[in-house]
Order: sequence, then C-alpha cells, then structure tokens
Amino acid sequence: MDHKPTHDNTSKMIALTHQVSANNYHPLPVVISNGKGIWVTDIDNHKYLDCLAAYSAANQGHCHPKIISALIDQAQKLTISSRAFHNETMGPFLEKLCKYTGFDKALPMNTGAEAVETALKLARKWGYQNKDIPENQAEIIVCDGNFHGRTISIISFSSEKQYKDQFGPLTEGFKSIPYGCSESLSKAITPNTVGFLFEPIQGEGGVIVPPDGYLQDCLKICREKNVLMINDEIQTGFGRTGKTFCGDYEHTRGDILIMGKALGGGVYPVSAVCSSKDIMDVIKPGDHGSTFGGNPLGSAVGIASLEVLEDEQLPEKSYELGKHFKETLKNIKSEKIKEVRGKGLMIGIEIKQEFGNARKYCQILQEKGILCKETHQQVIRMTPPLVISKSDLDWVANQLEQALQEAS
Ligand code: IF1
Repeated sequence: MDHKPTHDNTSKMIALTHQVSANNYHPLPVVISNGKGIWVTDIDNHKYLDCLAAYSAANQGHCHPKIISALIDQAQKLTISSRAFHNETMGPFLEKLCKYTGFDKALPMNTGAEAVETALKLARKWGYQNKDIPENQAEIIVCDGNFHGRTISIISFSSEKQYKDQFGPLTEGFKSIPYGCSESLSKAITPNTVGFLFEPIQGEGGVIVPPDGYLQDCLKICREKNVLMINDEIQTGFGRTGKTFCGDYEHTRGDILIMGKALGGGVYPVSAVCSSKDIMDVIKPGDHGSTFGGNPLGSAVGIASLEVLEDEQLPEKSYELGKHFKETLKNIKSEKIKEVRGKGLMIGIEIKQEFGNARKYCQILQEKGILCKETHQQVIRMTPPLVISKSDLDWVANQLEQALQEAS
C-alpha cells in the first residue's frame, strides 16, 4: 500500500494552518480528516494506520462507537453544570473511577497538566498538615528526563532546556534525580520532602523503562520517610503498557495516581487524581477546582471510556499483542536499530545516530501508510490504539523493516 501523500488539499491546508496557527509544533505533512479504530484518512483520502494514537489518548481507537454515543446522548441532555451545583453524572463517574483504581476518592480535572498540578498542590498541602514543614519549604522530587506537561510550574522541573528556556521565573521547590535509581531518591529526601513524582515508563524521555523492582524500591523508601509516591500514569495508564496501570507490574499505584488522555477515550479532555480519603481530604471547599472539571459531558465520556477498556479487555490485549510485536521488532535484522524497548503497546525503537534521526524513518513510514512520531532525536515511538489486530501489527513491523532497508 504505497502512498504519495503530497496533494493539493494537503498543501493548501498546511499553508493555511501555517498562516493562522502559532508555530508551536512541527507536525508531519499530513492533514487528517477522519478516524475510525486504528485508521485515519487524510484530506486527500489516503488511509494511514495511526501508530501514535494521539500520544495514548486514543487507546480505545478513534471514534469508538460506544464512547461517541455516550458523548452524543449526554451532549443532548446537559453538557456543563459547573461545580457550583451537583450534577447526576459526576458521582457515578468518580465512583466507577475509584472502583477501577482501588482508591477512596477522585478529583476530576480536564488536561493531564491540570491533574499533575492538582497532585502537586495536594502533596504540598498534605505535607504542611502532616509533616510540620515550614511555610513555602515543601520539596517535591522528580526525575531527569521527565515529561509531566507544559505549565510554568511543571516545566520548572523539566530537564529539557527548550521546555523552560525564556519561560522564567520558574517555580521553586523541586529537585531532580536520575531516573531508575532508587538510591538517589533515598539520598535526595530531606525532612521537607513531601512527594516523589515520576512516570512508571518515561514516554517523551524516549520510552525509558526503569530496572525491575524500581517502583517497589521507591515505594519502600517513600513509606520509610513518609513521602507521598505520585504516579503519573497519564500516558502509561489504561492498558497502554499491558496492565491496567503500568505500576501494576510492581503492584503499586502510588499514594496519588494521576490519569488523563485515554480516560477521555480520545473524544474529550478528562483527567483526574485519585488518592486515599485521608490524603484527599486535606483539600477543603474552595481550595482547588476548574470550570470544566467533573462536567457531565466529560463524566459520561469517562464512564464509557472505562467500560470499553473493561469490556474489550484492552490491557490484556495490549499485553499479549505487545509481547508479540516487540519480539517481531527485535527479530528485524537491521544494523540501524540500537534497541527495541517498552512494555505492552508502548514501544520505542532507538535508531543508531550514524543512521540519521528517527523523524526520517517516520517520514518514510508515512509514505507507506503508517503515522508515528519520533521522541527526542533517535526514538521511533510506536503506541497504536490497543484495539489493533495481530495481523496489522505484523504489517507495521514489515513496513518498518522495509523503511529501514530503503533509508539511505
Ligand atoms: C505536548 C509529549 C507525550 C504526559 C505525561 C502529563 C502530560 C503528558 C506522562 C500532560 C502529555 C503529551 C503532551 C503533548 C505531546 C504528548 C507527549 F511528547 F509531550 F511528552 F505523550 F509523550 N504526563 N503528553 O505524556 O498532559 O496536559 O498534555 O493533557 O505537549 O506536545 P496534557
């Protein structure tokens, strides 16, 4: 299935977008107009297999019928109530989310970054109330290579120069340690440390998988030193890595669990923070919130998104298919591949520097009808919707093998 994606409609739309949009992304030259399941079609009617799934926001596949009908039904009833009043959908959504995660309470927000900010505020306030920390001295430990969002507080602890350059002054109270090394966590904790924020697999960092036991080691250290373990599962959650949450590989979802992306089924921004009652109850009325957080439309979509993950056993599928896919990729004989890594259907293929950067291969794959995205310079990120079939994954692997051979 060869594609020549450069056509008039595509070029015209890219030109218009370039004219009127902030230049804050460098997208591949493709203009998507429709999506269904794992497939998207561009405005010149070329079909692509979406191997990015909107950075894991579309784990359930594009426009999943059950999620779309939940969206439409609710949209014709009530879309927003604000939190000045109750609504009949948020309670059932948060009840389902608490059952799904195993936590007592949930605080609903919209984007991942808002949920991360919520978790940071929760951990700080918990610290002041439970660890007798002097005012404005609370510390949170993060990891080198992290990605937790784009707000000023979050980029303040990013290790990516571009994400923080010329956006200062930065927010204080964060310390960064090497990822994957629990000993450095132990050393970094002070009496003022309230939390440890990390990703169970670093997505943007290049699909970096920590050593086995890392999460349990960190949990033990956090327990010993009365520090909250804050798991950012915005990208790794909801079946992406072959378990309901990536932390399940080590039987821990932390003290505070941060979720987003696929919680909204790829159709509506829904994020949330879950925790125990005694931690969550440090938040009092008026402490925190947002206009759309917990709105009826997002809540209805959230319920349907979780139901699809359960009904279609998407975490289990991701586990089995991911194992097969990773093995198939590892069997590709190519001197250009440095490493194939990841868990479930969160896979990164690192290209050796001497063979060019990952974007080059993403561009060749685009011409072969596959959309994927590089992360940093050298890693091709493969995170297709979890509804993909084994045969489609084999086709992707085959196209990648050809792309590696063809690339000069
Ligand atoms: C962009 C990256 C992925 C996330 C984790 C929080 C957030 C994200 C682990 C914030 C968001 C998105 C943001 C988007 C591209 C994408 C991304 F490349 F930026 F890093 F997935 F790897 N925690 N990740 O991955 O959630 O506020 O975006 O809803 O900013 O370019 P958000």
